[in-house]
Amino acid sequence: MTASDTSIARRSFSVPQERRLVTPLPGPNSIALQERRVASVSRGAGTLANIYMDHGSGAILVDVDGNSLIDLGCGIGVTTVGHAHPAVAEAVARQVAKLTHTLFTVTPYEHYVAVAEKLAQVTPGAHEKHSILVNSGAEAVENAVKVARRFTGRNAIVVLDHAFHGRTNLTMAMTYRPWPERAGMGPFPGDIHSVPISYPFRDGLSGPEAAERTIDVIETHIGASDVAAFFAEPIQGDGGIIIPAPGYFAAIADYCRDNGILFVADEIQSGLARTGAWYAIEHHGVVPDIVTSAKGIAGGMPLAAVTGRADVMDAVQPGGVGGTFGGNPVSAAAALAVFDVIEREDLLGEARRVEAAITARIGDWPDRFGVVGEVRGKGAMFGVELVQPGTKKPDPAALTAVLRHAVSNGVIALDAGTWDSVLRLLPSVVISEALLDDAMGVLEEALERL
Ligand code: PLZ
Repeated sequence: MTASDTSIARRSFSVPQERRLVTPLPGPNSIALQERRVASVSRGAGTLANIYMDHGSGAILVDVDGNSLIDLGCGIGVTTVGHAHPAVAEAVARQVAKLTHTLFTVTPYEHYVAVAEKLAQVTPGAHEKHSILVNSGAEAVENAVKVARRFTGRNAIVVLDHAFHGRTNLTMAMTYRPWPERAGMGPFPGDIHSVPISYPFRDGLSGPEAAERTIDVIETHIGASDVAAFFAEPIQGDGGIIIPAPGYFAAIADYCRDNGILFVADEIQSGLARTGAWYAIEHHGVVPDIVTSAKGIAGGMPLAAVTGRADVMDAVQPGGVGGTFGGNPVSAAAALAVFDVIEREDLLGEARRVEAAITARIGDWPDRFGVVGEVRGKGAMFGVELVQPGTKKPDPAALTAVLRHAVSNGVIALDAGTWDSVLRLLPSVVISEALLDDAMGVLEEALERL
């Protein structure tokens, strides 16, 4: 443990924070479950690794064969506070024994209000903000579209190339790539327009130059006066940890303001401490009109939110938004515990610690491995873009090989990118430097073998 390795010193974990394999992976119990699964679960729900998990703590997942794996994925960025955080577990247990459901729009309860109060406080900007709570990220994005259209009286929705906004019919139309997310599932709703993003590794443009290109496409293909909202992930997640160049979002936000377009930050993957700020759009110095939250907000319990300018959010008539389970008392209790943990355990600081540790450990990969085009990230949200050496051509086969090696050696990492060629790291912000070092060693072995 190093002196800066504060999370370990401060926290106790119910599972030792170490990688420990007692069977080959997947082990016999996982293989038996996989046989049952193939016979009962739709193959449409594909999996990255057929290792069945039993429990977890901090940055470790323990499988049904007793193997301890290092989790660099957090179930795609959800368990930011660590697996089975005791404060979250306690809040859930207490609430589930007390009251599980009333439906907020039938008879309300305090936890929903308290989550909305907290969201108003932690989302960017000092203006008055109101929220609605829903079940999933996609549902939050859908509601943000409804609110934006209702407020502006306009129809067109602008999204960025390489975006991921969800899997419902509307959000599939807002999600960039056809395969495998959309193929064969149309028709999709109209008036959704994808425009070029700033992707410094690939376009070499400065932020203002890239913004000019984006704005030109809006002007020439759509027309500003028809656009209700511009949706952007401040750091694209599934798209490959794409971080637009400095000044890009600021220029777009100015353009939106001048043209009556709402700027919506989809912070479903990047929000809630993951990047070392409450919300990643803060790194770009932009205050959005609407922010969507999900994933990390409730430690793994299903909860999502749309938070926005009070005048925008209140443009919807009573009864215009809703849903049975949205903001249910148990998920809301979990979220309140997560907010508390983020503050009490300084998880913003922990995310910055993880960023420094990852940068120090793998920042030189592009010099050491021809297949590594770029390492980029913020906080505990990193991407390693794999290319055919000497080119910028995506190398998805290399990523498959790296992930296969990682998984069979007890490290869960994620894929990302339109071409499936970005190794994505979304560890819990409480991961120790020792665990990070061990996991990066496994990934290095995989890169060496290519
Ligand atoms: N917006 C920015 O990252 C979810 C999807 C996992 P839901 N990304 C991971 C998968 O394979 O479906 C996501 C996101 C951003 C919206 C969503 C959608 O959130 O909670 O999965 O609906």
